[in-house]
Amino acid sequence: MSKKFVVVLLSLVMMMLLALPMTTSAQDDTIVIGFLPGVVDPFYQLMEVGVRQAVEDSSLDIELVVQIPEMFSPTVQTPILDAMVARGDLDYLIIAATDKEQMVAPLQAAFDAGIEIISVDTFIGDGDYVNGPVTFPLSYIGSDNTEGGRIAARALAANVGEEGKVYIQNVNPGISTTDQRQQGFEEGIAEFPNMEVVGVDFNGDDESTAVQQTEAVLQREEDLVGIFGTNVFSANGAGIAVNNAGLAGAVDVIAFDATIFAAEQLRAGVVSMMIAQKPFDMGYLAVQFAIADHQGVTSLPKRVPTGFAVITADNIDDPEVARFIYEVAEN
Ligand code: T6T
Repeated sequence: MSKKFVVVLLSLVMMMLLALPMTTSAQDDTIVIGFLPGVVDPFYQLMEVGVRQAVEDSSLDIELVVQIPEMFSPTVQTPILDAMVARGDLDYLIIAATDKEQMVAPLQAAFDAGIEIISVDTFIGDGDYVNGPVTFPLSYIGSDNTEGGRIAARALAANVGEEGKVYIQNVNPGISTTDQRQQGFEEGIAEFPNMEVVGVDFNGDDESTAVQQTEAVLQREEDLVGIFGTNVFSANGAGIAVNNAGLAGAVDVIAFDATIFAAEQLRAGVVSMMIAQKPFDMGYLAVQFAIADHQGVTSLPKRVPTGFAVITADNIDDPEVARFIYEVAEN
């Protein structure tokens, strides 16, 4: 091979390499969106339906990367997040952080790697992405959980004649949503001088632990009048324990979240109220926010409360209300 030929060949290769960025910029029209919820449960399943629907409804080229942790825990969620970041192609990450402090550093690293973060359901820091300690996420889309806790307390108080001992079944300290639900519930119960919160247990998002803990409390506190279950597994466990003890109707259960199981318990008189969140809307809106940001919209709100549907025996048969029960069609 002549020297001249090698030089020409090398020049050609260089020209091709220089031309490469143009090729990749054409491929860059694809928006890559990651979705990393808290765990496998009916709430996040419905959120995923919302995410997928928003992608389907968009005419843009969107690639969705979905990873669902087996356990609700920052120890499980962090390596999954790190692996999503390591792919190197994510533009946006829609995440329900499993701990408001422990997930800050891994999410900061994701943001520093060029990924825009959208919080759904849970927040990091104190949730104030304008003035709080953490401001890098694009937005926080989710329920007003403190208000949800207050709704539960006031409903429970009304059901039990505004007096008596109540108990809280909770998940883990450090989760923004369930911390705020507990706080709102305690504030709400404090409005009633003849009511008292006699305890809180943390079940680690495990239904059978919730059953065991509730059974122990029912034995210890014979005059207990009510229980607040702060999420799916907490409320399910509380309801099962009350039912097993033959105390349906005597110990009132307020369920945060509106699963099919909780709806059955409501119809059976074990649960008196379900506080349904809007997980579909959270997922749908989050994708729309990613798209809007990608298209240059700069006025996206940093906080979007998504509201509740409060479901009781009085309205569960109203289709306009029942549609908020977390039902995911099987494929
Ligand atoms: O209650 C939801 C969610 O809002 C919370 O952050 C974690 O638990 C659920 O996913 C229900 O299991």
